[in-house]
Amino acid sequence: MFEHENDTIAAICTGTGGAVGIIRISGPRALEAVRSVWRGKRMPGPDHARVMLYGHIVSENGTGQGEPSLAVFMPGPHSFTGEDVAEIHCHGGSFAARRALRLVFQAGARLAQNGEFTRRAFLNGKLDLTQAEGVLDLINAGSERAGLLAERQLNGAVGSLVREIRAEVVHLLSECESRLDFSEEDLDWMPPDVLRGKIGALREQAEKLAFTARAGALIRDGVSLVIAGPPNAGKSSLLNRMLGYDRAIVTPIPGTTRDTLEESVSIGGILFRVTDTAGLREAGEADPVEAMGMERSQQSLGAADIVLWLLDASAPAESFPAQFEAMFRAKTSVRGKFIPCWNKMDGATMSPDELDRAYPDNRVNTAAELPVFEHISARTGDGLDKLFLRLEETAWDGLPPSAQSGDAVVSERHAALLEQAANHLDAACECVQAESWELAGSSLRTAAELIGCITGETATPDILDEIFSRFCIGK
Ligand SMILES: Nc1nc2c(ncn2[C@@H]2O[C@H](COP(=O)(O)OP(=O)(O)OP(=O)(O)O)[C@@H](O)[C@H]2O)c(=O)[nH]1
Ligand SMILES: [Mg+2]
Repeated sequence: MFEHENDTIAAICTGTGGAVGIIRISGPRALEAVRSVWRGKRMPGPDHARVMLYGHIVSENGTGQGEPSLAVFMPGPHSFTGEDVAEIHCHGGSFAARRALRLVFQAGARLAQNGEFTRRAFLNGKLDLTQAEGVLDLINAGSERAGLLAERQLNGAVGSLVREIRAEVVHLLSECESRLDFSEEDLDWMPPDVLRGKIGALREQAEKLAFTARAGALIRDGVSLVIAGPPNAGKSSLLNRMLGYDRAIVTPIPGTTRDTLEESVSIGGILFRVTDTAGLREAGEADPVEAMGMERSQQSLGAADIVLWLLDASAPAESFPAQFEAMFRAKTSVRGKFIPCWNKMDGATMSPDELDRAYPDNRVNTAAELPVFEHISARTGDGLDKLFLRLEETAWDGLPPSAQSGDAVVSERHAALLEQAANHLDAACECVQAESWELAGSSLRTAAELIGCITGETATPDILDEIFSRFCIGK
């Protein structure tokens, strides 16, 4: 697909509907292309490099009196792609930009593939693969925090850490290899246990960095939170309270919510995709439509990162055993975290402690196994601040503060490579212990190659294809 890395490519790099349409051209014929379709008093070229010039796109008869526009020429290697780059800025609206692009094609450029400008920037050493991925993350960032994370990656935070680890692996590799090459000579070698210690430390560093991928996924994609419980527990009321407006219908009639309903809300900078579900009760008690809704609730329970299970604290105490039973039944389908929560505390006849003590003791062996209940009132808003903190903590789930701040947070792709590299570093440690220098060297070399795939130093064309195909045309 990318056989001609040295030809000239062009594309409209602005979205539709904007005020300005930008055509970007990159490659050895960029200057020629812009000059053949555009006229101004001053023409783009080395004399006016990086200066926005005013002029016109050529009209049908080849004169300069077509549409007014700006043009700029950025000679390589000091451009985004590292090649000669030219841009024409014309009026927005797809017609004007497309007409100008057609003219550029006539002048010898071809349409760029998805992400091809960024791919060329990578191939010309303008950015590493983690930074290129940072560009994509920045485009896709759905929250301020996700944008910040992408920016850090774009600025090279991940790349430089990974390069440091790789450089050390390569250094230790040369230690092992020198033992093969100069076995008879008296070289100043690192003692094997020091070497092992160093490889072990690198392995730990790789694993730690891989671990940050979970924070990355959390910051980038958010978490799914499902509010579930028996009918009438106040699930829809809680969703409305979290959103700050009446999104879901609330009535005193059990079985009001028939279908699952999803909305997003930010808590502590984390995006929670909150699903309100149809209340769960015995199938026999529900009409056919409600039963279908309950089926969906069940599916949501299985897919949720966090399930918030509401119990009705205002109901008579005689209902509690049945409420707990329903909770236990539902919990078997939950694969994520589970937070039990007493709602309607404003109407409760018992204190929070008394409510918690109602939990059947045959379900636990020790006090430590007792679930930690939250106590809220969706009606008054009491207890919500505490609940939100709990949700935030549950979402982060033990991730180190450094990962939470997003200093250097890797992606799933990086984490998979780091974990594989860690395994090879483990193997290298064992080989060093056995003084099998050849095998140790081979494991270290594989580890270095895997780590190099992260920044792109050792990435193959199909890895690049996979990454850059996720970009849009014009990027
Ligand atoms: N006193 C009190 N009533 C509440 C509270 N939360 C909800 N309610 C009331 O309980 C009733 C049911 O509320 P909903 O939010 O519709 O309950 P739900 O769990 O969504 O019910 P289904 O959709 O039928 O499963 C309504 O009359 C609410 O006003 C609360 O914190 N305190
Ligand atoms: Mg409801």
